[in-house]
Amino acid sequence: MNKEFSQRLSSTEALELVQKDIHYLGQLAYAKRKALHQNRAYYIYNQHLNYTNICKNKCKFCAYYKDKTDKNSYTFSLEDIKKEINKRIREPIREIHIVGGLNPDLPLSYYEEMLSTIKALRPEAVIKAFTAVEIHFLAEKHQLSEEEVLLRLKKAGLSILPGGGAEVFAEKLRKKLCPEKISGQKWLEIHAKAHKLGIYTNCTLLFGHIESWEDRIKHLEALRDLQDQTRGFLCFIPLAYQPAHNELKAPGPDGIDFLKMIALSRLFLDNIPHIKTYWAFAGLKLSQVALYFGADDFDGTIVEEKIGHAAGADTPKGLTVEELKTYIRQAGFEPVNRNSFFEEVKN
Ligand code: V47
Ligand code: SF4
Repeated sequence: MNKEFSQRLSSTEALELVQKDIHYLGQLAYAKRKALHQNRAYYIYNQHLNYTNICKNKCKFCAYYKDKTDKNSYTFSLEDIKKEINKRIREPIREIHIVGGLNPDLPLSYYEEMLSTIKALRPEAVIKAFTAVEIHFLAEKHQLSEEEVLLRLKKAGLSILPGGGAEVFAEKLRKKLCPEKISGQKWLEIHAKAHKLGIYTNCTLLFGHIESWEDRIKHLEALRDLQDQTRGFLCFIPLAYQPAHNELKAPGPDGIDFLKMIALSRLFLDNIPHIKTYWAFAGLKLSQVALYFGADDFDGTIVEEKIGHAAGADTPKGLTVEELKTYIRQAGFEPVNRNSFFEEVKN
């Protein structure tokens, strides 16, 4: 048996592995993916909701944020949120994915009311909402502990935290990429706190900009270490940096880099069950190929993705379930409709 399967990859081994031929790396990752998930490729019927684009952090890679005074800035009222949910109320949506900017005008009660309003309209859907960055922002604003914020949001209907805001943990890079954002250590602490409170979370890495493979592997190692302690991460999502309309001016990952990143994630994160190819950022065709390089989750219908599209993503803003299933089938996999906890569901 290959050494990579018999024991956990060290950082040094991971670095050696990514220097190797892409077919070699891909074969190892595909075997691991097959052992874990056979021919299954998961998808979810979901809806994205971005409640405000006003954000005080102004991360250099972000094309989504606006100043309050910008004519294109917006903040949803509760009525707007109801409207967004009602637009798709007849569809069997399983998950509402909510993230937004750090808008200093919004109090914790806005977030609580948003959750309880959505829960009342859509009791059967799981709410995956607010990154660790938003949780910290609310805790600081109201001088509450992050646990208190998490508990209040959980009480209002929150079930899972999405994986955003992790970016890349290396502090030297964070200073250049997102100097106003919480540290990588803080991001990890908030996820650890959520796990302790029974809130599952996802995790991400924003890659393909100014980071090196060493930085990526250190990031994966920090995630793997936390997962050893808490078992609270459901899924890892390598987010392909989208280069348009933002200050960073880095090229973004090419197809080979993307596939190598997916493959290494599958091999290195031996304790995280799912690896997502986020088609909205990666592209649909490359995501089909990624299923052969270690990915097992194709994300969902989305409608409508705003963050990557502000930064030039040329994918559709959403897909129908039939389209999603067709992409998965055409790639040679069996589409499996899942809920937010990766349990199979029937339509
Ligand atoms: O936190 C911002 C990133 C994230 C850009 O948990 C960018 O299931 C690429 O986290 N290019 C939001 N990425 C998206 C996210 C996510 C998406 C899908 C599923 C899940 C999940 C989480 O997008 C942000 C930031 O890291 N981002 N700007 C950009 N130019
Ligand atoms: Fe704000 Fe998030 Fe964009 Fe950073 S990535 S500027 S925190 S919306």
